[in-house]
Amino acid sequence: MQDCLFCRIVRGEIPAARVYEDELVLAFKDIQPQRPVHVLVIPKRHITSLADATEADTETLGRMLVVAGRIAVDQGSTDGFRSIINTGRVGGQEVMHVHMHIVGGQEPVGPML
Ligand code: DGP
Repeated sequence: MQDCLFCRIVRGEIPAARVYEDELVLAFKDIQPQRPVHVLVIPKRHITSLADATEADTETLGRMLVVAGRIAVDQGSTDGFRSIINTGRVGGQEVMHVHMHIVGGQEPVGPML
């Protein structure tokens, strides 16, 4: 996706504080952190939202979950974290490229963050 913000981060056209990368996924710090640890994990290949995911995305979406714990600990969230994927308008998704928020480093203040 040529104009997708997160695709442009994947291609290095927009700078981001990268904290993890493999052949399927990229993780970087959220530009507006809500907690001491706030990282976004995204598929390198464009998937618009979870509502658009197909069987072909199974390995990539699984990888996002599998690396989350390691990233959280590496970033200093050693006592747990929240992992959140917003989907679509009602889900509050602002950037239309699947991303999982990893938030931690501080006690939660409510049911969502
Ligand atoms: P969501 O509401 O789930 O779509 O969250 C989008 C998140 O993306 C939001 O927490 C801010 C973050 N974000 C938006 N633009 C950029 C950017 O250019 N760089 C980085 N690192 N994060 C961004």
